[in-house]
Amino acid sequence: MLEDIKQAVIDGNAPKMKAITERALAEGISINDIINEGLIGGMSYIGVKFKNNEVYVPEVLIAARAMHAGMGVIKPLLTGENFQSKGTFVIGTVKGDLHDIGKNLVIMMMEGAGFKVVDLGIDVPTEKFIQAIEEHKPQIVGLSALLTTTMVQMKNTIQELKPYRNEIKVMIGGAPVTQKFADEIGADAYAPDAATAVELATDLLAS
Ligand code: B1M
Repeated sequence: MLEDIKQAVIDGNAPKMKAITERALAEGISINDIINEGLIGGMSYIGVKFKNNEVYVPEVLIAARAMHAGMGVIKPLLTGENFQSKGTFVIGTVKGDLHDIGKNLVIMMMEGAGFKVVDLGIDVPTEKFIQAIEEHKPQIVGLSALLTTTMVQMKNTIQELKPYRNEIKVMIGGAPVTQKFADEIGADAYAPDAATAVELATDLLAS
């Protein structure tokens, strides 16, 4: 049954997902196993394929849609007692920047890996990141930018997040961003793609 769920994510079979997730619950399979081995298992598989250029953006979006269909069945049942998220990740596209396709892919992969994600959307000013840090107490804050002109906003935001840096790690990404730039502006991590974002976020939690 867990293999079926995993395979339905890989196949992007959203219509089948609701029924098999409900069947798994009815058979007494634990929520943790459905999420970790089934849903996350499928997304992790797709994540590795995406990283290796063996599948592309559409396949990831379709897999994520299937994963969300399964999560839709599980979500109302989730409480702190029966599922522990891996950590909280606040993410937004920085002020002045309206691109969100890459950010949304990162979100799907992070959710697929078991993180609770708070999506602040696009054109996000630093104050909104700060409000979200105070409200959601994330371990990691992610900044996305697609324009060379908005990369500087990443630097501004990171400077203004200084008072919070004992509690949070900052990850940055987006097409024009590089490791060199991340080092220059004091980010804790730079991810070139969504699968690496998950790997680095997991490493950051352990550091
Ligand atoms: Co715009 N745009 N755009 N655009 N756009 C680019 C980025 C551009 C390179 C096109 C070009 O000229 N060749 C160029 C930027 C040039 C530059 O700065 N050097 C550009 C421009 C100039 C503009 C406008 C200024 C155009 C205009 O109005 N004159 C304007 C700016 C608007 C604004 O933001 N203020 C603009 C507008 C738009 C649209 C609204 C039309 C649309 C965005 C729609 C949307 O996002 N909802 C759009 C699009 C689609 C693009 C291109 C074509 C595609 C971007 C994309 O989605 N890529 C882009 C050209 C290109 O890249 N070929 C372009 C796919 C996505 C999966 O990749 O976002 O890199 P990416 O995300 C990856 C990684 O980077 C990483 O993981 C993702 C998945 O692997 N990643 C992270 C991303 N964020 C991360 C965060 C992390 C970690 C990893 O941690 C937090």
